[in-house]
Amino acid sequence: MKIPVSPFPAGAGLRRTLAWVLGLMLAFALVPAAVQPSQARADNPIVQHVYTADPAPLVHDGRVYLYTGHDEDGSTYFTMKDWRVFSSADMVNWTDHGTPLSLATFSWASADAWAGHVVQRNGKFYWYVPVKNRATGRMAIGVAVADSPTGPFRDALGRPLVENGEIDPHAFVDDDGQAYLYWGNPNLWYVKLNADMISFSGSATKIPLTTQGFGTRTGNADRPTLYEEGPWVYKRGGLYYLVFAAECCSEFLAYSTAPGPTGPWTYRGTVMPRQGASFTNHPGVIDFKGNSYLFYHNGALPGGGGFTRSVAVERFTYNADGTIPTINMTSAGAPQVGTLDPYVRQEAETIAWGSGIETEPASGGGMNVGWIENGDSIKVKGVAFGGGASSFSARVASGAQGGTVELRLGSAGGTVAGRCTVPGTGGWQNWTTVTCPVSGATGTQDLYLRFTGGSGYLFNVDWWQFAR
Ligand code: FUB
Repeated sequence: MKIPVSPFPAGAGLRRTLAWVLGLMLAFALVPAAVQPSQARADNPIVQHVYTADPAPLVHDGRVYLYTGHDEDGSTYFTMKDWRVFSSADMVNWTDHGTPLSLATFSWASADAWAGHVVQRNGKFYWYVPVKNRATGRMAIGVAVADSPTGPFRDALGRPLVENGEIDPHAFVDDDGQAYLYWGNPNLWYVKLNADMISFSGSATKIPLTTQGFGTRTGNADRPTLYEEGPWVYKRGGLYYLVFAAECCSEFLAYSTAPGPTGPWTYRGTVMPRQGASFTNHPGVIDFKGNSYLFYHNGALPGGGGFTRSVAVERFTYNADGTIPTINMTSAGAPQVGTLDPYVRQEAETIAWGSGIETEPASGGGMNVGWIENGDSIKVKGVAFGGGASSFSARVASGAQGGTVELRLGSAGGTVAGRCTVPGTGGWQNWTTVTCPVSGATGTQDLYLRFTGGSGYLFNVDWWQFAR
């Protein structure tokens, strides 16, 4: 639903600060080249229109699905109420799939939508999450299930799967079909999940937190090892890896390896040093299209910090002996894998970098971009125009006077390849398609949809597509 210009909707603080940063960048663009900072390719953090935390990436059907927590704007604690899903085929343009899971999904949960993890099995997607059990007041692990990676997810049990006051579940299905659920802070636990993924055999087992297995923490007699929280388990080349958040506060990312899924674990060292203006960090490791990636979170967005975090990603290469190199946070992020095809319909909420915009559920399903004001923009990276585009169409709606979509190449102030006028349509979800001629859009370039118009919110965009 569209909210009037004032009061600002949730996210407005973040949007305004981003607009300020954009203004600062434009100001830099006006000063002589000699004093300009070197042009950084900033595509990290992955999502700019909402704070995200606790990444859990899943590779499925040629895309990476990224499940995250959601830090509220201006938050001063982990007051988290829902989880978000994004997906990408190229690691830089991420599609917002909205909020298919929230505390309300679990009738027995009262608070704390913290770090979860999704696995696929039996043609279904299982999302394990820690939440506070209203009845006991303790943290418990719930499991939601869906037929699609973007939901809708429903509570699979109507009660906790397991509860011992600890957090951060992670599921791992071994090659022999045996699945495990790991979780814990301050301890590290596992249970053997049954094939249905929503029940388990035996009881929870505590993994011994030895300094040999998890490194040495000094100055805390109660917690002699580095293990803190956020276990992420996977198998590579016959070796089992357990990447985790180490030694709060502030946390760094570290890892251990073992010959089997339950150990014995050997501490291997740092994955990502302490960096990035958030006192927590949280790992997610995948391979996708021949490359390896580390997802993590930091406080790098404007207004960011320990309770206003953002998920980011780096590409990395394992050392020849299978060890993980030290990976640093960057604002560039992972390189694009392939290009984006502008001649098929693209969701407006597929974004490499958004300035000023937000997203919301669209009346016809999926999401649309909204809360657009004069000067806001969306960067879509690596758009393969090839021999040239002749026209641009977009599905738009406006409960105000509309405005203009400028198609700019290379930067938000780059060459204008076309201008599409958006009329008022009598409602923010009253959709119409506008089309305009395009010239000069050839080869592979970053596309900026820059929005202009009067004051207040201008219009919404559901999708767009070029014609050759
Ligand atoms: O996001 C809330 C908590 O912060 C998570 O459960 C932990 O992993 C830490 O990132």
